[in-house]
Amino acid sequence: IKRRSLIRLAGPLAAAVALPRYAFAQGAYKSEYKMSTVVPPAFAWGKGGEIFANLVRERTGGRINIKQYPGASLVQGDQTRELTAARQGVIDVLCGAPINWSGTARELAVFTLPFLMPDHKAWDAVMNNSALMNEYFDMVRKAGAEPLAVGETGYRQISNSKRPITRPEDMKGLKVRVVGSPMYGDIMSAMGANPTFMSWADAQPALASGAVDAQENPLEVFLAAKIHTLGQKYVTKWNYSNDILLFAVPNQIWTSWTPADQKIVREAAQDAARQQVQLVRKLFDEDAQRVAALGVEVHVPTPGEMKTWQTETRRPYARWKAQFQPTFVSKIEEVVAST
Ligand code: X2X
Repeated sequence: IKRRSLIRLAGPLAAAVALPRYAFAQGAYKSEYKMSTVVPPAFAWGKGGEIFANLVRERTGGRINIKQYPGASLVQGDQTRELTAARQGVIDVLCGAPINWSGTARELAVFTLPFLMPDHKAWDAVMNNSALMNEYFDMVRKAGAEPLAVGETGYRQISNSKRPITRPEDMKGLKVRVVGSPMYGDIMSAMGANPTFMSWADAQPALASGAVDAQENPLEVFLAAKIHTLGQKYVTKWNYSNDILLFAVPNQIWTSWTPADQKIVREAAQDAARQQVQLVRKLFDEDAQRVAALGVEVHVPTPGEMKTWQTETRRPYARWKAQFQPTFVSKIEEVVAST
């Protein structure tokens, strides 16, 4: 009763404070916490989710039982709805690429700016910069979830069914499937291609039927999904974008757990992320050879070609730097420049 009148008096602030305590007082642990991943454990990032769920189950003695739903099935395959679904209580645990949530919390996709972190050395310098990452984690909290750990989805490479891509002209007129990020669309348009937005579930049939000519994904994904069987004959390993794999728990679930359990879950996510990054890196080192062994023509750009691609994407880069938090992007640029 006392708490009720407090809510009435102090309004939303008191409600925000009181809600977690209320949930906790209920001891309301769910029998299952639903985790969404776009891809299953046969892919490195689905594997990261699986490792995380297993560690949490073991270390909490089953108190926190995370069940993985691959194929973004909790949102009918529409990966762009994951973050909204997490806010609404349909998804309890996130293990995903913020690029997919661009429509909900655009600023979280900041790491996907084209050629922002050109190699793993740059990537590690950014991810290990705690001041920078704390700032990013605050953005995640504002977006409605407690960030736990950061894995890596992998450098994205273009593939297509028509021709080798070595120069910007080669992109002209290609119908390219991209994920639901307007920035990826912009990048493709800037290079003269025609982007089409599609979920991962829809992408594979569209490639198979020839409705689209091209797609971009880490080669680890290309291999696990056997994209060469969908008519994709040419790959260019241009490392143009690499999203994080964000392990996070929606605020309302996070605050329902005891501090001791929160600590266990956070450490499990960090351990899972470390293993997931190792896996992605190992696959990255071998991916070009493995894709080539399937009869796909793989082109690794020369340093000169890489300069051209960067120049080609300068305008969408500038436009999207302004759309994210420009001062934050400048800090990332500084860290990268120092490597
Ligand atoms: O849909 C894709 O391309 C994927 C699997 O890479 C993402 O979820 C961003």
